Amino acid sequence: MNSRLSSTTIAKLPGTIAIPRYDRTTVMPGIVHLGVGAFHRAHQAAYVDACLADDETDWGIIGVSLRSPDTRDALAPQDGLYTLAIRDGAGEQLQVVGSIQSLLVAPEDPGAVLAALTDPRIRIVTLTITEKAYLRAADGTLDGAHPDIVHDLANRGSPKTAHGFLAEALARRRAAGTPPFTVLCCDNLPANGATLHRLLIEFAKLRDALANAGDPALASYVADDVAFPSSMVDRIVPATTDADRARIAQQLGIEDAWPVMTEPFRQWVVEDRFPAGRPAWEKFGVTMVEDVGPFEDMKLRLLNGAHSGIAYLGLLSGHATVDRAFADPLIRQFVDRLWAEAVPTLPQDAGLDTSAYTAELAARFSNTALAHRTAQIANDGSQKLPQRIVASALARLEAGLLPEHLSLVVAAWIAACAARGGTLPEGHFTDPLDAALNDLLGRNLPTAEMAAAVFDLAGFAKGHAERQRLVEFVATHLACFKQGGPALAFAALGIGDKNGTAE
Ligand code: CS2
Repeated sequence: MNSRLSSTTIAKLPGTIAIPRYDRTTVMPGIVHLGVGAFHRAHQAAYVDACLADDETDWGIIGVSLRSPDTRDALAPQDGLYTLAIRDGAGEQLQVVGSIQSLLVAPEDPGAVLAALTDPRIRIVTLTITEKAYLRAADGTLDGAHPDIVHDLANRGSPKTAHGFLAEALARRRAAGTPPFTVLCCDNLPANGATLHRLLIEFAKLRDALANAGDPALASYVADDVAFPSSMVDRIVPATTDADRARIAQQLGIEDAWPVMTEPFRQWVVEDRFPAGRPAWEKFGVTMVEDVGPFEDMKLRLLNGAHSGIAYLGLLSGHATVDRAFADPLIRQFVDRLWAEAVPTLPQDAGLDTSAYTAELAARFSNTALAHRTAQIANDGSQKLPQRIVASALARLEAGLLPEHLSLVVAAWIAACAARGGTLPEGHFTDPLDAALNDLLGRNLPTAEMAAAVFDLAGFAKGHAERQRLVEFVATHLACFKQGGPALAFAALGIGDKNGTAE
């Protein structure tokens, strides 16, 4: 088989496969997306595809990779087309998505990315660049000392970071009299739009401080004139494997270099602040709201918090995928208790139905067709745990409640990091703090000191009145992990006991 998915070959696909039912040649670009990975292609790009098919033809997507050329290399020969495989126990449904019109690789040609961002037809910039790419220091402010930030402040026309691209593009649009685009953050951060807004204002202030005489100040413009709605995005997207590629090629009858695997469930809740306009997303299942905060907290603390717990406990218990870990009765019981611990930390007056939500999560985590790898979720724990686990643990302590299960996830993260190169393969998952973390973990400190040092390194609970108490909980669990692995850590909570199973 040597023929490849493209605008020409798409006509030959079997009739069971859904394909774009609109004329892609008449679509105009309206969105630039930074971070065109698998998640974007299973989520925002699929929603936009539905809008394009409904005659909203001026919202095509220009996909930008900030680092690697891999996505462009796979999709450019396919005219941006790719297959979305929606999988569950009932089978697999295939859909070819056509909303990505072109792909750019920032390090190869930053000027082309700036040209796209300053095109007046672009009215929205969406982002999925992962937590670590926001370049926050341990206290949450912009890490002004990060080499890429330093680079971007000195090289405005050839930035590397999202901050550098957004700031330069907004400055150029302003100078040209082009209205600003709306910036729509789609990463798993708390108050993600407001967070990015704050970081970009900080970046613009640093830029302004270095500006030449006569340059108009950018920071106040970014603060006052650019909208950064927050959004909650949700769809589970495991990394594509070679077996997936082979199976999809078999079904298509032609090759797709990078199909995307996902689940039937999808959710997008978006704050409705788009001064430059937006697609009619609400027609296709997107919930447009005034305040996304409660939805975001529920998703981060219940879905992502449990995911991280399942990932680290799964890895320590020998489970390679989420469904297998979740089928382990000890882990399952732990997750139920974790949810029970996190639920009271959520806004009580926002009408959230947490029971229905966790029941649905349990079904999603049990999806055996996804084979979502625990090692994939385990990546970047230092960037993920603050909003998924630490925030709810601190909220409980403040309210006079114990965070026994939440704190165990932090200990499991530390134990899993320490197990790399031992019971887990070297580099089995990675973290931006790995160099310092591995050095620390190799020092064989007493558990209390170790837990405190990891908190310092990762900035967990920095400056919080309950920090020390949380460190103590984590240290207690860590001692169990060291002595007897997850079995002992669970047993200490009564999980797995005859008495413990009653809850
Ligand atoms: C996961 C998320 O990898 C991870 O850390 O928890 O990517 C998760 O699958 C998505 O947020 C689901 O919407």
